[in-house]
Amino acid sequence: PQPIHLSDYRPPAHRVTRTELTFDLAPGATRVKARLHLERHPEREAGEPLWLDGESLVLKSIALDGQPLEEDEYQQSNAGLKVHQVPERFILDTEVEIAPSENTALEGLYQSGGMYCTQCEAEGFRRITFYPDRPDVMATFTTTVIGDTQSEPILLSNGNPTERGELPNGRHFATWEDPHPKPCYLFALVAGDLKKVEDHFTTMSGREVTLQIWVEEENLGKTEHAMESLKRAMRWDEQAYGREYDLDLFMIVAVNDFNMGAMENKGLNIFNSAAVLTHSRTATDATFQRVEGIVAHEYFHNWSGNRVTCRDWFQLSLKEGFTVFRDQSFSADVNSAPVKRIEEVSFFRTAQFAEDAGPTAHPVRPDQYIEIGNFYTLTIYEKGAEIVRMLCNLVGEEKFREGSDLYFSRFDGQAVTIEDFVSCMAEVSGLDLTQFMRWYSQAGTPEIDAFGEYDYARGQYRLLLRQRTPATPGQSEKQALHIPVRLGLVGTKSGSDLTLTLDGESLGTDAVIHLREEEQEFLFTDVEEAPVPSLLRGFSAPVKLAFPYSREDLAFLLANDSDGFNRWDAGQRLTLLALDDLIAAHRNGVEKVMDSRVVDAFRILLEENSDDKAVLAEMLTLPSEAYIAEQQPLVDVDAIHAAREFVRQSLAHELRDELLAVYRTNQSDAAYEPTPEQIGQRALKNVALSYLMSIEDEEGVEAAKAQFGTDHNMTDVRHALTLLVHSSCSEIADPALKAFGQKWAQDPLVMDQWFSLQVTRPQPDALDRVRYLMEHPAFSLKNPNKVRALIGAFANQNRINFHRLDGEGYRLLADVVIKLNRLNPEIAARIITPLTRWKRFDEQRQELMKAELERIAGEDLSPNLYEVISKALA
Ligand code: BAL
Ligand code: ZN
Repeated sequence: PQPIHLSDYRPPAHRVTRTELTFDLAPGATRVKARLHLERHPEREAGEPLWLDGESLVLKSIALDGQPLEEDEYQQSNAGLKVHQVPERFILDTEVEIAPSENTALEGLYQSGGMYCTQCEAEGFRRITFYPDRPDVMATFTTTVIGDTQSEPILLSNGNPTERGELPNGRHFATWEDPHPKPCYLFALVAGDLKKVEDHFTTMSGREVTLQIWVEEENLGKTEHAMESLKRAMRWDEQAYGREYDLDLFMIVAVNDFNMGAMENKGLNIFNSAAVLTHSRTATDATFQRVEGIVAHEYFHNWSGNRVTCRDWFQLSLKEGFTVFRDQSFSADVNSAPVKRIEEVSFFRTAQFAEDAGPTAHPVRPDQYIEIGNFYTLTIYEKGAEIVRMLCNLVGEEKFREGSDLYFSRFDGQAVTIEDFVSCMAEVSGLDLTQFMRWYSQAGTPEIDAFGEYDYARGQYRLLLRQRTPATPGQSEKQALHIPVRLGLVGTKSGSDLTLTLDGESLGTDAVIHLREEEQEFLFTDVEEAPVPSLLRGFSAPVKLAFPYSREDLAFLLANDSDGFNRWDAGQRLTLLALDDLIAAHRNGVEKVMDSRVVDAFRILLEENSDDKAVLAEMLTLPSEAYIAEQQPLVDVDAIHAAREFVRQSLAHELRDELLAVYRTNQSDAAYEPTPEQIGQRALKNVALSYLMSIEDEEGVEAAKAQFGTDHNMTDVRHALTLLVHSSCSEIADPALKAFGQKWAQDPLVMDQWFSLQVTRPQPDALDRVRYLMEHPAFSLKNPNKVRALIGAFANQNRINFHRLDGEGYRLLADVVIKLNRLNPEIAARIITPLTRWKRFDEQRQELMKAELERIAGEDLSPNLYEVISKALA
């Protein structure tokens, strides 16, 4: 397969102004009639052939302006269809046959359980009908769906329903009209035996919108949280961005088989059931929060993505980075903002940094791709959001709102570029964002080395910042970026933020300095006492920042920093220093000794009794093995695991009574609510229980057993069960696991949790469990959630077992990837990620991982896997 280049962009030769579709549904032979109203693009010359994308379609008929085309008037290939000569303006009618029941790739029209559904982003529509499948072709759609009255009583598509009726032979139809021009990636169709929950929303201009969530009957009791989240999101977007919903109806449908989390189809969002269904008995707090965030994200796309869309797929972050930033801001507003930021950054620094340092590293706006499905990445989404956050901080909240208003009004109904977005921000603020644009074109995580020096005699603090971005595949030379560094200077005597005076200007006690050069010095004057700098507050830029902090400095910041995020980060840095020593000790076979400063710091945290229990829980959580690995030049899987376990157990031994007290005082039998307060309290209690279980403390084990038995809510039950299954208390864990599996056998989302918690256990039998559970009747390789719950959880979260030195973990993943290559290439190309990072490990593991990649490379690869494997082996 050949790559597509951003620099080759041209508008399409023809555009579609109006699209009329009729689907006659049948599992193995659905007929799709398309009537396309086409015209020459004004920027393209006359006389060019018409190109329509189309894959796996059986063409039944084709006519231009009512005249059937002769065979020599068009040419069909496995990528699409070319009509050699077309007039300036014309109507093209085609009819094709497709087989939804055979579609295991879950792109285009497919069946999930008994229902039909679609996924068209990025390029699924070409598996439905012949069409210019590119986001810069925007048309109004009318869709008629014909289905079986019994098996598909509900027939849905985008927009507003206009007509429905009975047909002969037990068939019926429904027609939908979407007045907003849209690219075909936002098309959706759902048909099946679905039930709905309905609610209403009055928009800021007083319009009534009907809200519907469509689910299978047994899930009717699991929609309340999504509906409440939707209403909150609709109100928030009005208040924060002035964006109002624009149709009379907004629908969400839950489907079990879905590659992504959810999809923002116009007026008809389709959700992975895991991203929409919740109930206190079946879903954890994390799921409640995730559902809230995803419901908001998809809804926010109605403006950032749908009304204003992307010119081409290189601009994917235009809609995704901005929309993630919008959903993050929403979640921060309706939850604990500091804890949200800690969670985001903690995830970002672990997973996106790893992507940016690996073989598939790419800029937020890539300049080439083979398969766009491979670019729904943490870089496009999360780093894209960090860039938008930096923009917001650079121009200030008010100007940012002005800029986004300008963007939405200027480009409404258009398909645009990242420059169009950034230029609105530059225009309203008057800032020159030329250098800033490099964030979009340069891959890799910038590294800042910072040094500070206090001059007692002059009362000055000199801060030196040096930036460099490491080479990434295809990009060896990097230029200096414009990096906003938010900082404070914390006085070592007072423990308070000192006033910042730079170049004679007073900046208050918390300010942003702009690093633009490779090396830049900042001289703060009138600094009355020796400070410890608090740098990159709130993670003001997506960079790695190193400063030669002593452990005393870090303990000081942990106790005194006014920035909650940096207090947490100081704790993480302090623990990482201790872990470094322990990793070295493990490698050298030397006795491990716990750093008492870490114990003291944790003791203070436990005794402090902070109001924000969620933040405290984060503070008490050790860096994950994956994050520790990110800090190491070469990853030593076993040493990292051993060192982290040693810290966990040492803290548990030293602080056992304090932890037990925290556990007890935070137990509650109040009725479950997914409020930030309750969630924080549960998190804190469960962190304490984790420590106690790490040493299998007798009272801790009793508490876990009791917590499992109370069956109060899934957060507590799952946590207790996980701790038991991950311990050596098999006499309690085994029956509990069995009872849980039997109780929830009919609930696929709970069974996903049952799978994950077993295959993440650290004991050496984990791999055998994966193989065993792959034969379980509730498991299926065809269901992406199951693949993620079992294989993904094992490969990503059970590092010591996945990286077994006999290579069995790698072999297992490769076997799965080979099967998925045929069934579902998109999922295959994602699940393979841990193997692609082979260069980070020791020689023995490198050889084993590489051998598995080469074995996969010997298969007849989908474009998705071909692209990933060729990068990994380059
Ligand atoms: N557009 C794909 C799913 C999402 O990002 O919302
Ligand atoms: Zn999105």
